[in-house]
Formats: sequence, structure tokens, C-alpha cells
Amino acid sequence: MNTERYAKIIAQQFGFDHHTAKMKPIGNGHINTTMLLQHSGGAVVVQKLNTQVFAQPQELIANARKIEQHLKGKQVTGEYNLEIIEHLPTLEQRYSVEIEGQCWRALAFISESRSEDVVLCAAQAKIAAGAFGQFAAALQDFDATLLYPVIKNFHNLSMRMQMLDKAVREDKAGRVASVAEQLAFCNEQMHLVDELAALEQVLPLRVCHNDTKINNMLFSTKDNSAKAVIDLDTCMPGLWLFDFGDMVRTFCSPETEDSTNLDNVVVREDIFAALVQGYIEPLKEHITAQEKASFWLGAQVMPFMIGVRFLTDYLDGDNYFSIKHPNHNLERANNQFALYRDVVAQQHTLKALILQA
Ligand code: ADP
Ligand code: GN1
Ligand code: MG
Repeated sequence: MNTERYAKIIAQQFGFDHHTAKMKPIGNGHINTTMLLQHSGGAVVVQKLNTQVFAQPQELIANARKIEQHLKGKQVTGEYNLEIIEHLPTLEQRYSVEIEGQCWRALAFISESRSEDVVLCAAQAKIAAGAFGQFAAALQDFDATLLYPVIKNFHNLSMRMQMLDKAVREDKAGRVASVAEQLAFCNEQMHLVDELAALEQVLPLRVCHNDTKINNMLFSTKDNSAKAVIDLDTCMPGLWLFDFGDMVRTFCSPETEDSTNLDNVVVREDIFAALVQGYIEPLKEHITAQEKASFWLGAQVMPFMIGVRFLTDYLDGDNYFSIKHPNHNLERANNQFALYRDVVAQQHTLKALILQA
């Protein structure tokens, strides 16, 4: 990509000084292309939306803007004390531009902030989980029917297993024979599909973030407090256990999601305990006993399901998640399965921490 040329075109459309506009990549997201655009008047975040993944980018933007508005209302009443990720309008008052067939948007840059790929300590886990909890609490009175289902069946484990089966049958990249062990392991976990389907019948439908990984939280560089929940692209109706489980998946291991140091891919108990406390505290007036108990299934389902998705993409020839090398998705899948195994191995302790909270 010729970033200099794109920076100038985007700056012109959004009314920034295009003579000084420069762009550089920011963050470690797997789906969109995220860049920091700097110009004489300041900085903004610009993103090329991945339209293979988000077929209707206008629906995604409409969802995120509705959530922005709702959270702004909660800020006014003192029920939300984080900064809010905000879409910026173009000179023509649109919220995206099309450049050579690609959809770009601009977001206000949240200054003096940083994201993390690995949680550093229990105190940080509690802060981040508390912020995601505050986000969920602020949206508990948001009308979920207003949101477009931007990715249907996003956290439908049964469908994810079917996608894996399909990838195995098609064997597009000729890799199936090399992952026999992983496939056998996945087939042994089918009980999770039934357990999740049973809970879906009884748990309340909530507005979920659906991607509560640690690098979707901005921390203050001044005092390490939580500054903003970002990446609202997958906000859709769902179960709180998904958001809890995705935090377990990305907060608890001392290794990054793609680390091959599998012996060290384990659940840090103190981080797990802090995350449980941090998330449940802001939700305590809304959460049901059954919902809280369901977090144990969330802790298992999310590492397993994302592992299945990485493995599926590996078999498919790496069409979905961006990769840095040919085995990247396989390494991510192995990592997630190792984490899932450790969640199960520590089940007595972890389940008790949830039920006692
Ligand atoms: P992706 O969908 O690719 O994951 P994100 O919206 O999560 O994209 O952004 C990727 C990274 O860019 C974040 O982890 C964060 O480091 C940084 N970032 C994104 N939006 C902002 C913002 N408004 N202000 C500051 N940094 C941001
Ligand atoms: C993707 O966009 P990003 O990197 O925050 C993915 C999530 C996965 C995650 C795994 C739209 O999130 O579902 O859990 O990678 N987002 C989408 O790291 O598929
Ligand atoms: Mg992200």
C-alpha cells in the first residue's frame, strides 16, 4: 500500500491538512488495517475495514455510532466514566470514504493511551475487567434489536465446528494430514457445544462487545487507569459469558496469543481472580446467579472456540486472520488449545473463584 498517497486522500476527504498528512501502522489487530494519521493539526486513527469479514461496513459503522451515542448519554448521567471511541465525519458529513474500492473510516485518537498484548499483573487485570464490566452495565438498557447482526453466528460454537468440518473436507491448503492430532482433540470437546446450546435457552440476551481481548482496552499512560473500550465492530446481542471468556482467554496467560512456548501457556490464578472480581462488581445489580455460574463455561468455550477458528483458517489457506508467517494460524490454534487444556486442568480452583464472587 502506498501509505503516503492514501494519507493525503483520506486527509482531504476528512478535512485535515493533507500537505502534512503521514500514516503509520498502529496496534496488533488481526482483521482491519489500523493506522495513525498525523497532520499539522493533530492525529487521528484511520482504518481500512476488512470487507471480506464485514460484508456490510455501513452496518458496522451504524452499530458503533449508536453505541457511541448511548454511552455519551451514560457519561452525562455519571454512569460511564471512560472515554468514548468516536467516528469522525468527512467534509460531506459521511462516516466513511471509499478509496479504490476500499472502505476507510476515521476515529478520534485517544491521546496519552496505550494498549497491551499481555496483562502485566493482577491489578491491571482488575482495572481492565472493571472497565469492560462498566461498558456492559452501561449497555444493559440498550435496545439490542437496534443492532445489525454484522457477523451472523459469531459465537455459535456448533457453527464453528461445522466450519472446521467443512475446511477438513475441502482441505484447500493440503494441510489436513498434518493436524490429525488437533482435529482428534477438537472432536473430543463436542460436549461444549451441547452445554452452550442448553445455556442459550435460559440465559438473558445481552448487548456484548464480543471481542474483549486485552488489546481492545486503552490504558492511560499517565496513571495506568482504563481510558477507553475500543474496537466496537462486533458489538451485537450475545451472552455475557462470551465477554467474560474472551477476557480469560487474553488476560490470564503470561504468553501472547501466538506464543509457541506452550509450557508457559497457563492460567495465572491471581489474574483470573482479579478478572472475576473486576468484571462482576459493576454488573452486580444486573447479573443473575445463573449468568454468573455460566462464566465457567465461558472460560472454557472462548479459548477453545478461537482455537477452532484459527485452525479452520489454517486449513482454509489463511483467508480470515492476518498472518505474519505460514504457520501463524496453526501456532495460534496450538496456543489456544494449550490454554483451554490448562483452564480445564485448574477447573476446581477457577470454578470456585467464580462461584464465590
Ligand atoms: P482491529 O479491528 O484491527 O483490532 P482496533 O480498533 O482494535 O483494530 O485498533 C488496533 C489498535 O490500534 C488498538 O489495539 C490500539 O492500540 C490502537 N487504537 C485503535 N483505536 C485507537 C484510538 N482511537 N486511539 C488510540 N489508539 C487506538
Ligand atoms: C480478531 O480484530 P481483532 O484482532 O480485535 C477477531 C476476534 C478474535 C481475535 C483473536 C471480527 O479480533 O473474533 O477473537 O481476532 N475479530 C473478528 O485474536 O473476527
Ligand atoms: Mg482490536
